[in-house]
Amino acid sequence: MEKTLILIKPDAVEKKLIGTIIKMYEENGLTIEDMYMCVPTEEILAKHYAEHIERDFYKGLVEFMMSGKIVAVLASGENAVSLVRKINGATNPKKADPCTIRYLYGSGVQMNAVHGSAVIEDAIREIEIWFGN
Ligand code: DAT
Repeated sequence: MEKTLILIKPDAVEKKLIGTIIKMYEENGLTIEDMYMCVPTEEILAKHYAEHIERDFYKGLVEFMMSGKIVAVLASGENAVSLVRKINGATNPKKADPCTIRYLYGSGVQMNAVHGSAVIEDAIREIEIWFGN
């Protein structure tokens, strides 16, 4: 069974959407294997967003991700990686399909409610970062 990493970002936690969002994953057939809350450190975010470190939005992204608690979620299911991406919707909530989490609850490109691993290799790397072995 495929595994993937989900982060419920500070904007969604602030809006009291944890239960609503988890329910959407479960209703779409995913299983929640593990989860915890934390305010992420700069170090863990540097690993998680390593591909974006040189981008001009990186500093703002890290500040936003450290602005409150997040929920790190380890989910599993058939095609879990692509299924979570589909449920999440496009990075920009304005371009996301209706009924996706980002369309419904995102408020901008940065404050887009959730993260989901992009491909299986990323999922393996990100699960290691947030949950260890
Ligand atoms: P995704 O989160 O859909 O995988 P990504 O990997 O391209 O998208 O970017 C990671 C996060 O970085 C994204 O959720 C929000 C932030 N981000 C991306 N592009 C941005 C931009 N142009 N301005 C501000 N934040 C951005």
